[in-house]
Amino acid sequence: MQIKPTVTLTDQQIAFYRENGYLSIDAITTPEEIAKLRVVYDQIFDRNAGREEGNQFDLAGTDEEGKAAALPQILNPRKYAPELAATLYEANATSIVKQLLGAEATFSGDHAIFKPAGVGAPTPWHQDEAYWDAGTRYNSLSVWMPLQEATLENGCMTFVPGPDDQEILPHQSIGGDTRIHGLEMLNPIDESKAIACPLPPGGATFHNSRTLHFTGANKSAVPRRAYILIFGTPPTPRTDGRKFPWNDARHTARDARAAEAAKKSEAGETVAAR
Ligand SMILES: O=C(O)CCC(=O)C(=O)O
Repeated sequence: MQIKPTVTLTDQQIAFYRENGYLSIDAITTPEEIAKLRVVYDQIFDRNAGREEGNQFDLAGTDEEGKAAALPQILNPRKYAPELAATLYEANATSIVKQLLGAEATFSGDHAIFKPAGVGAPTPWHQDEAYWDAGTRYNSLSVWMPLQEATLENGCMTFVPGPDDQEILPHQSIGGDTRIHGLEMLNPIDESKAIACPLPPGGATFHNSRTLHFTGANKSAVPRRAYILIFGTPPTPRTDGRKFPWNDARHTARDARAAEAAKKSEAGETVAAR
């Protein structure tokens, strides 16, 4: 059954997003849905879902086996917990994104970032597009929803307002360590313009793939959970020779696990085909 959206942005909210590259709203789903999603979310982190195929890893660390992750992330979490899909959250996110990006915008992926209580590392200043393919033109945004209150103390989203056509600035792996998947801006940014967006559970922020953003360390006594949906209009090739050397420089444990898993699945397929 199709879930009907319950939230519509005002013209002022749309204008705010266009001008600033981000937007914050107090409710995108219900407390009941948040309670259900939290159970499923915690289960996939507890059982290390996706680790073997490189989809669960430490975003802010070197990600060795047996080492506690400072900033665990799962890519494509709905693959491991189908209950994360077909929610009121997604129905509202989809209809709001169409207001912001146009009717042709569709869902393009999800991820989950968990900041463990007391030790969860910051997610350094970055632009999402810096992680993606340099040769592609995107018109994309992320919807970020916390599954508990998001505060300055536990790592709420913080943005530097900016237009959605700004350039991607130089990035590097965190601390210049190319074993780390997470990226950070190479040069310091002017943090005096930064706006923090604390949210109640089930609130949401929307940010363009070029908007600068950051979340602080989790200094609180409870985990900080964020479930993020990415949307975009169909990407097109770029012809301006843009390069993201920081992505070519990376060699992570996560990539090694993904390559190993792909090899195993290829071998399995070959055996099955005989
Ligand atoms: O949840 C976080 O710590 C960071 C989220 C983020 O960078 C994003 O959604 O693009």
